Amino acid sequence: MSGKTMSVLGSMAAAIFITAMLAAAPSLSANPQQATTAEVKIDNFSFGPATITVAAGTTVTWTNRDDIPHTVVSTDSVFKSKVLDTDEKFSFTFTKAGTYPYFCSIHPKMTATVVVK
Ligand SMILES: [Cu+2]
Repeated sequence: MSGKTMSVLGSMAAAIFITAMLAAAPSLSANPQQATTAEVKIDNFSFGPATITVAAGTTVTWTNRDDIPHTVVSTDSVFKSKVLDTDEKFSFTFTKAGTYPYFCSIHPKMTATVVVK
């Protein structure tokens, strides 16, 4: 293989590499907050963690790990799940900063809070 062929191959490889980098760039620079998620588990008549702090844009998913039904209801009527049976989920995306207390409407002593920064 001549030196000239090697340098042509080298610059082709560089061009492919740069093209791949440019193609990947838009997805890397997409708003990273959109993919942010957080999990709250419902078990043994409690929400865990009882207070969860997330960035604005985060989707919080509650999963009922208890063997009895629960709900996830915002004290200020910001969100409200249906009755969640075992292993059912409810998700809500928090777009505005604030403190969001919530409770289970079946067992109102079950309370917890989402803090959005
Ligand atoms: Cu409950």
